Formats: sequence, structure tokens, C-alpha cells
Amino acid sequence: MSNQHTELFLRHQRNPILTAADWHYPVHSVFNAGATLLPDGNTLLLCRVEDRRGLSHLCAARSANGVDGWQIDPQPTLLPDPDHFPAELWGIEDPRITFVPELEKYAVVYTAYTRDGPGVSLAFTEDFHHFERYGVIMPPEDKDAALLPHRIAGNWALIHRPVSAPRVHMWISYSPDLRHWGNHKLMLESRLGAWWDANKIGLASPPIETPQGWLVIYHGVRQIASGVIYRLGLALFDLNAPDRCLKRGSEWVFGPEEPFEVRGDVDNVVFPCGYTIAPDRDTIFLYYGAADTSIALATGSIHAMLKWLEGHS
Ligand code: BMA
Repeated sequence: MSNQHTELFLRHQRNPILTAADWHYPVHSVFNAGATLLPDGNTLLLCRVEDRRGLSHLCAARSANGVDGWQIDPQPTLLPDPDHFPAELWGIEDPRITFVPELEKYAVVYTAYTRDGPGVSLAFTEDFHHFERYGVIMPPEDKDAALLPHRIAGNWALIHRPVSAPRVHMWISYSPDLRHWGNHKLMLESRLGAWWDANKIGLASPPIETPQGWLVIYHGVRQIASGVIYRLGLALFDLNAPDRCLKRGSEWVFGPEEPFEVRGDVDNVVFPCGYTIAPDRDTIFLYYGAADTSIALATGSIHAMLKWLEGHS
């Protein structure tokens, strides 16, 4: 028997592809970026930027190839606005972007750092210059959320991760109007005991819609004596009933290994919030925060992930 496991993701040799040193104004760290392909073919990353007070805002970076030549907004793109949205008191974090064809807009679902912990906030934009805020749509503590790109049986669907100690799971909720949410369903439970995804999991990037189902990359948080390890796993959900799990991988598929993933503000973290899909409709560019310090890129194949789930579920 060989000691080899399948590598589903290939790290880019230029990693980390974005760091605080690339910014035009003083920042402490850049990580956990949402991602999308713009109509002009450029890749847009909406990066979480932590300033030197410890508070985060979002800043857009655009690139023709999604790897280098980033045009970074000279000023913050979306700042917390605690005067009008008190929930944004201690910053805004970890955006997940979904293009919504029905609205012809991008939904940006992000964490608002409220006085009572993280809550889920929603904003819409057409151009990543102007944003229409909806405010908090899931009260604290809740985070790791993304909107599905279209309605399911007439309702919008939001994946999110409420905190209900001691174990936390992924939930999905539905809304007729993007403002009132209900029909809450448990989507994926954290495992128990020694598992890599025991006790605490959360959505990583927004789900990938495939003919076989919603392919979900999620993170699992392993508590160890020296801290935590954030790793990634795969699961597949029914297209028409996305709370129905069809397959769940047993092993993690990506974890911190490189020095910039192992050491940083928070050691041992890989944390994707977005991806783009190449013109071949199979290659994904997965953008991940590394150790809460920089942004890195790994490529993978949707087909290979689905095939792996067949054998490892
Ligand atoms: C999570 C989030 C992420 C962060 C990760 C590791 O709970 O706060 O923003 O990258 O922890 O610190």
C-alpha cells in the first residue's frame, strides 16, 4: 500500500500572492478575500484588510490573470459604518461574493464585528465601488455565510454558521425577500471526538453549483494543545434541497503546510472565502487567507473533487 494521498489542490508558486506590503496605505495584514470574475474577465478579490488598530475593512484588488499585476484600490473600498450600522462597530470581515443573475448584482455577505460578537451582514453592489447595505441578517453569534446565486423553490437561501456552544454546525435558512429569514435547517454537523472537523466547522467559499449537486468546501477547526488547525474538507448537497447532504469526505483535502500558512498572526490557518472558475469550467482558483496574514492561491479541478468524494465519502 502506498503512503500517497491524492492532492486535490496545487499551490501557486508565487504564493503568497498578496500581502500588506502591496497596499497603498498603511495596513497590518490582508487575508480572507471574497472573489469573483468580472464581466471584463478580470478577477476581483475583495480582501479583508486589518488596520493597525486591529479593525478590519474591505479593499478590492483586480487582476487580468488572477495571479499578479493586482490593481489595488488606493483607499478602502468598503469601510465599517457604525454610525448607520451599529453592528459594524469593530469592523467588517471575511466577505463571500455571489453574483445573483435575477438581480444583476453581486451579493456580498460579510461578518460584522458587533459588541456581542460576529453577525452576518449583507450588501449588494453592481461595480464594487457603490454598495447598498441591508444590515445584519443573522444576529450574533453567526458568521461564515454565503448566499446561493438563485432561489430554491421560490426562496433565497443563505448558508451560515450560528454559534451554539459547545459544538457549532452549518445551517441554511430561507427568505422570500432577502430581509426576513426562516425555515432554518441544519445543513452539516461538526463531527465528534478526534476528527479533524470535530466541534467546529464553517462554510469556506460559496458553494459551487455542479450537475451532481452543490459542491461545498468547508473548514474544520481542530483544537490542539498548542492552539487550532484550520483545514478544508468537501461535501456535496442536493441541488433542489441544499440542506440534504449527499456525500461528505472523511479526510481533509487541504491544510496548512507552507511556512506562510503555518506562521502568522494566527498560526496554522488556511481560510478561503472565494474562488473563480476558469474558461474550461473545471479549473478553480481558490483564494485563501494564510495564517490571518496574507492571501494565497491554489488551483484545483471540480471534476477531480467530485470524483474524490465518490471514493472518500
Ligand atoms: C475564524 C475567523 C476567520 C479567521 C479564523 C482564524 O473564526 O475569525 O476570520 O481567519 O478564525 O483566526
